[in-house]
Amino acid sequence: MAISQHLGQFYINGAWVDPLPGGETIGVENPATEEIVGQLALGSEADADRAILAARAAFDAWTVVPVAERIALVKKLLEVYNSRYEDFAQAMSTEMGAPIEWARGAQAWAGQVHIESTIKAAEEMTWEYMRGETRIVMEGIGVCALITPWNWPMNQIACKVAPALIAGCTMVLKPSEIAPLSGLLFAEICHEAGVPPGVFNLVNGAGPVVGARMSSHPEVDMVSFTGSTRAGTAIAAAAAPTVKRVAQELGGKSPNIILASADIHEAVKAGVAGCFGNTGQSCDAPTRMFVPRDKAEAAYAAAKEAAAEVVIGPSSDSATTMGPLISKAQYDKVQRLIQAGIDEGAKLITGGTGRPQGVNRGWYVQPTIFGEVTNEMTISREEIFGPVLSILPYDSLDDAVRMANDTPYGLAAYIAGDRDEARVLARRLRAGTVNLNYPDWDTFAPFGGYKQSGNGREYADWGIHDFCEIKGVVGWGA
Ligand code: TXE
Repeated sequence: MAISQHLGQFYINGAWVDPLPGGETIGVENPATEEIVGQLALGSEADADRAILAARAAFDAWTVVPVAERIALVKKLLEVYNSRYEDFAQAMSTEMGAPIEWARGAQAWAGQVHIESTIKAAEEMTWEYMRGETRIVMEGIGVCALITPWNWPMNQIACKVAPALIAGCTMVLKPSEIAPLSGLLFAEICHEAGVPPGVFNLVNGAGPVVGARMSSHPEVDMVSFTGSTRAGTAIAAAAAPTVKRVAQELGGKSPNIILASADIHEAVKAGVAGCFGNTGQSCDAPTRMFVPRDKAEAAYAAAKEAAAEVVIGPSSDSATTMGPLISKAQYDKVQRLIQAGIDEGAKLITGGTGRPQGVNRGWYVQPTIFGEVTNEMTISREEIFGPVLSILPYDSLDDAVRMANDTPYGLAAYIAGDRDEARVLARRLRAGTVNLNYPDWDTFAPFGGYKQSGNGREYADWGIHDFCEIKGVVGWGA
């Protein structure tokens, strides 16, 4: 069932509850059709308070549950997740307009593998040990506010909730108000899996209301946020007076350096696929492709060929490979940035402004590629969050590295070509993840940003560590 029966409710202290009086609602849109599929209740500050206090009340009992039992509960959660896998895929296809095969094979799958790898990492971790006569103990940090975005809903929810549960934290989740369906399903599976009342709570709402309250509330110990830099800085400021830990995974403008040693045709095509995946709505998308200047024309031809292979169509059609953007706001942003590329003199290789030919509904955009881009242009500086690739010719490797690092972001980087050369180069790139020759996704590798892409690291044991305090019990004895 894609549309939860609990759209008008919140999950607090182990039960579905109505919002406090006076609350508002927002229409949930399927961005592929612009159809409103339901009305979501938006919480107030008082609704957020209720959930936070429930999490606070549950903390003391939950955090002393032995870690093996907490892991067992998350295993049960995985089992229930898998039993509702198709519902999650349908929910994300509806709330994002995502092609159904993508919703199943990437979006729902991402949630599954995060829960799996968090369990495995937790089982392998050393939770406490002796150093001399001191016992070092890892403990849950406390009540956590989890604020998640709309671009990879279940990916983000799973990679925050699973480690927080295993670390012994209690939590309030606020999913994105524009893609809330999968978050509501997630609360349903927490209930079915037997997560104790108050340990996991969900309140929907607007960022500046519920999200802001969660960020400033004195009973919250940590905020884990994924979203825009704008919201991230607001959250950090709101959290500062109570000295909360703030883990942020913000935007990116990831470089993709294609070396002279690479097969230019293959490397460019794989780079385009990486940039266009999820309709370009991924924080680690390789959006700035650097190619040797004497191979630029070959790169443009290969990129154009890759763009021509994109299939835009109904979400339910298994042949569709690219869906719409999430909303009109994102559509308008992407249009503005494509126009900026044209106005600033980049060479439009394919695509452009407006919807794709023959499409009149939904927030679909044309897969767009620019050549002859410089690193100073707006399309090289701003996160576009759409299927828009910039190709920047470079004269020397030093030049490429300088431009790759010349960005306020530092989430991911990509290198294609000779592995030995790529290994040397990887150390020179200021990014949390460096991908060599488009490897398979590794959910055991740390994920997080340098510079303004954020702080903290998610995935597997890295994510668990983020939700832990480290205690030294000095004088424990031999
Ligand atoms: O995200 P918001 P927006 C980038 C991307 C995109 C741009 C704008 O470039 O085009 O941000 O997206 C909550 N206090 N990313 O504005 O608003 C909000 O309710 C507390 C990259 O739609 O940041 C939602 O739950 N919370 C990113 C969450 O923040 C607040 C993914 C994310 O939405 C808040 C999304 C506040 N003051 C956008 N304001 C990534 N890193 O992957 C908003 N929120």
